[in-house]
Amino acid sequence: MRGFGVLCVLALAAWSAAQDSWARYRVLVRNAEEAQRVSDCELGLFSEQVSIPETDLIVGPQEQYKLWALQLPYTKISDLPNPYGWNRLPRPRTINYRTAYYRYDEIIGQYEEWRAQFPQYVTRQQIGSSIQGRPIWAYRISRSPVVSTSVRHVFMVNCGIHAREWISPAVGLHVFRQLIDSQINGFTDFTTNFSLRTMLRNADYYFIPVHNPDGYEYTWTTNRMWRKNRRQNTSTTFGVDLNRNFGTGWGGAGSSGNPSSDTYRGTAAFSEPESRAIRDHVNRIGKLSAFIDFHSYGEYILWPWGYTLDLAPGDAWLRASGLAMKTAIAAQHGHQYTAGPTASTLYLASGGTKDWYYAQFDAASYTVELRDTGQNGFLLPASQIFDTQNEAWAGFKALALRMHLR
Ligand code: 0X9
Ligand code: ZN
Repeated sequence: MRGFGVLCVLALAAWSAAQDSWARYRVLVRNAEEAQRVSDCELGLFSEQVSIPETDLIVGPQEQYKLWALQLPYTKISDLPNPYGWNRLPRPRTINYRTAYYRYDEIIGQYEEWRAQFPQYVTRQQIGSSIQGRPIWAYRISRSPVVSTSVRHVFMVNCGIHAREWISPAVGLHVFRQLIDSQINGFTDFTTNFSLRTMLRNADYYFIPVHNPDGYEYTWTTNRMWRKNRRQNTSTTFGVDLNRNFGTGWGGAGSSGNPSSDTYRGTAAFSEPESRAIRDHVNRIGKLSAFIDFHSYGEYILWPWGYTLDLAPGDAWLRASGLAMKTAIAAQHGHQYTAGPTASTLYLASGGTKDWYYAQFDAASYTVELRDTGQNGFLLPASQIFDTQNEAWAGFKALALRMHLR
């Protein structure tokens, strides 16, 4: 009798251990109706987006029933680390932005160091505040700290719109620093014979170090796999997907009206202070020549449109520049990023940033999905920061040069 009791306890322990793990599941999605069902469900997305014929979901120990409720065939791909309390491990004492991921304050601290060091090139302004009251900063590099209204080009780089895509703010730091160095050293880009100083001669560059600071910090303190901002939608649901909250095609395909969804679009276009901050910032400047929104993952270079499968009117130039970026990136470490218009290359996604800047300012707008292609997904190991930063700088430079030659 006693032996049986022990066995029971052991079996129970094994059973609850199995239920205790987080896992990545692949769900078969056969048509648009099934895709919408998956979009509206409350499971986290491991894939970048719901897509046919299959989509990977993050299923927690208490969430098996949500997977069953979908009534779609699925298989388990792998276990995942528990995204809650994942961050208990101590960090090494000496870290730097090329080898480690930074907290929000550390990121801004690093930009601040450079602003103090290079006041002749670097200025900053607060362009808004997040839902929880964190400042949203824009750092500007220009050839002079005096705002020049006559500057020909404005280039904006947006980082960290999606909280869990940590490599995005990390590449922002590197590209920013490289731009400063280009100005100081006047390097020549030997493939084009283009002096990098000319990159700053007729242009101002604005960097948003972290567009979604609340979400970003939440991925450090609480849930590593959080994507959206931290808006409280209902008594139990949080977060608007800021990259579904912009005005061009808002409410359309590839977004959800369910506040629990990872692609929840919000109650209206620009309902979120974070979206309004970068919208109003560019509206105040009054023009924009180029825009890159750094995301992960998938290794893609994407241009408008995201909200419709129609080709954008300027597709030829966007394509030529996108391919120039691809070639420059591949020359770094051999990674062939996939280039194409968003909707036909990746998926339909409406209310995104780059569609808005393209529609409003005719900016050469790109979403760059950084490493990797799914092995680690959003959990890109810090050991890959260095090479990914090189790729981002190469891609950025290729677009900046094209912008000047346009
Ligand atoms: O779904 C997204 O927002 C982006 N992929 S991610 O996995 N990083 O979330 C792609 C965005 C496509 N671009 C726009 N529609 N603007
Ligand atoms: Zn993203």
